[in-house]
Amino acid sequence: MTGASPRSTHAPHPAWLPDDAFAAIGRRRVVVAGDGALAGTVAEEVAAATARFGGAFSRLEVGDGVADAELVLTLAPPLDEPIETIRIAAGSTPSAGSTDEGPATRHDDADESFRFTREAGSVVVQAPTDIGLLRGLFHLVRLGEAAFEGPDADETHAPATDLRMLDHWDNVDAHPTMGQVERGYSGGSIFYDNGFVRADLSRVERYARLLAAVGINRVAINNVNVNEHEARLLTDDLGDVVRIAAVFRRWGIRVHLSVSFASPIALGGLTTSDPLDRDVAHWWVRAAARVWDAIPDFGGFVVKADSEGQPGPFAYGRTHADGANMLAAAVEPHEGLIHWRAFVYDHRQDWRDRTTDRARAAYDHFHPLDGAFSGNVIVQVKYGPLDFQVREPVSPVLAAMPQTRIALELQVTQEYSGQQRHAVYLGPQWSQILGFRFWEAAGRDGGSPTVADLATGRGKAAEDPGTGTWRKPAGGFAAVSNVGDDEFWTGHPFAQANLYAYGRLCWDPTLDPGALLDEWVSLTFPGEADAVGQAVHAVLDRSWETYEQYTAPLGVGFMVRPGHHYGPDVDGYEYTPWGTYHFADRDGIGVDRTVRTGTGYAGQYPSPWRETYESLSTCPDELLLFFHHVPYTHVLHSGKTVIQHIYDTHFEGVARVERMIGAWSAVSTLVDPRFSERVAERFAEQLRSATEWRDQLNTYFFRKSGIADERGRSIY
Ligand code: GCV
Repeated sequence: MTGASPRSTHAPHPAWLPDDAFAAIGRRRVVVAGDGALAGTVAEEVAAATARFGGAFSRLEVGDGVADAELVLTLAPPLDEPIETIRIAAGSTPSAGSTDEGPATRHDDADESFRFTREAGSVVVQAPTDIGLLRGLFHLVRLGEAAFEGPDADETHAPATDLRMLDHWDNVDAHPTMGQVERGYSGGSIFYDNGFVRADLSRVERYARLLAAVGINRVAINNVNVNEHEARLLTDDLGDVVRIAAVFRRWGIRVHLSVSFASPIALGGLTTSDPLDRDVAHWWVRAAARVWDAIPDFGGFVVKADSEGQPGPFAYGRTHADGANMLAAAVEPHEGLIHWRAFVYDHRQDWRDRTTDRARAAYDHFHPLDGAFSGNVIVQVKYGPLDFQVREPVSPVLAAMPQTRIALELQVTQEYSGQQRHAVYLGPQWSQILGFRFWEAAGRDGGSPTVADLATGRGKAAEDPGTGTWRKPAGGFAAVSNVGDDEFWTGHPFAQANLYAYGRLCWDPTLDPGALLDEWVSLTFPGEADAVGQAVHAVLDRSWETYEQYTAPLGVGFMVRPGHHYGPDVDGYEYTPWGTYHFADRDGIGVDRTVRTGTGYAGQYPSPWRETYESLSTCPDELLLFFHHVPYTHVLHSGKTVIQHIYDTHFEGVARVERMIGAWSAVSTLVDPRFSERVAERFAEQLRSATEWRDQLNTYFFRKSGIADERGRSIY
């Protein structure tokens, strides 16, 4: 099923891996030691770098010396052994299950740790597996010259979780309304071209290398909305998945597929997909066996069931646990995973019925099932209860399933944050979510788990703050990719920073988003990092907040144009079945989600947040309208009324965009002109769109409330 693959005319931008990012390694005498496919990848990278920058490269054989090497990358016994025994890699340990040829066997969640030591400017990176060695290589690339400078060092690095995944919402057939990539803002798909898997997967190879450099280790390659053609990737078109998996494998990335719960009917000719039906279960067992036979290191299946029209177990009166566990049993012999999404709600709601609350849905469906899921099921939970809005409270489901493996789902593609036409850096939002503590007031750290702990099963998640007995298994991280076949990968060149930050935060959720921007800048713009870095910070540091300022206020969400979700339309979803309402009238605005008088959603949080959100006097301003319906004259903690806050933030948001554009124009000639041209084009649209948001929102609320802006600015 391969076909012709028209491409954008320019070679893809190198993003954070331009040749110059390898200069520090390439100038040195480097030895790579050890077997395994990924050690081969490391050796190729080093060989290319040393050839380019005048260094020397050798591949160590058993017994060879490393006397004059300035950098040694070597496989070595496990890191807890004393360093003296592993200094020289002659007795190196091949990584479990990988061979120089690559594919054959599985390497389940191989140890990705590595040790970095520096002595008098010479560096040794040692890792127990070849994938750890690859991680170590990219650690050095990030450090550049700094890797070889400074005092002696001895550090061990390991990821916070083994599960660091990107989900592609790419369709094999371009969908009539959603296109080739659902919610894709970066051109076509790197995998598919209108009905075919691309014959030339070289762009996928480059992508895999970029992902490996930030530590992503799993990729789901098709949309969670699985249409007819896409469903066949599981069976008839499996050969195409084999090809894609082979490309990712060289970079230590395992492939997953989104599957349709109705596959036994659609592909197997059965009359049912009831999870408790024996024939259905057998069908899945056989399907899974064929997949793992073809791809021994295959990761597993992602499932969107009983959500937005996708089939699921409800049709047979079964639960999500029944559905997920049946699939889990089919993949279990292969040590496969089921990522079962918790994004389940009634998308055919009656807008007149104010008791139904979409925000409640995921918790109501999944909390009662805690403990019912098999050990290889991961319940994948969007960060907020609605849908990737620019501001939502953190989903209470993340705290409500202590006996279940939970993955936190983020959205790198900017569906509700400017669609890669607006410069919006999401690192600060993700960092805030990852650091949120359900059992403690904002800003406190009395030892309760953060969201990152809950997803990684580490640190403070090991204990239940309530009972002290919680042993939380890990589910890791997943996010929707923002990449397409666009020259810059991500439409807006600055959106590369989001993909970069996501990967790095998966590896270490405590990393500072500002420092991650520095990393991205120094890799992407070597040579110009100082001036460009200052401008990038001026543009991106507060860009999430800026976007929030000129769009929907105070956590109320949506107000976007229905369907494509771009640009303002305050009432666009107000009288629709989608369950996302703001209830603005002449007196006030917001959704009453309190326990006392509203939908009761606030009660899904543990203390202290249930009380914090319940009370008007303690609810944080930025989420006020998510939890409360208030008059426009309600006074915020900031001292402003709601209506004046709306006016002020919308004017300020546009002014900030103007300042962003000014900051970038000072350095735009220092970078590749194509990069600058694209940024300029996107800035023009961001300013136009922000102005449109400002004028529509301000005018809407002025007309509704009849209250004038106290500063008398232009409202229409
Ligand atoms: C893939 C939102 C998006 C849909 C997406 C859905 C999901 O509703 O608008 O395009 O569908 O989320 O996460 O499944």
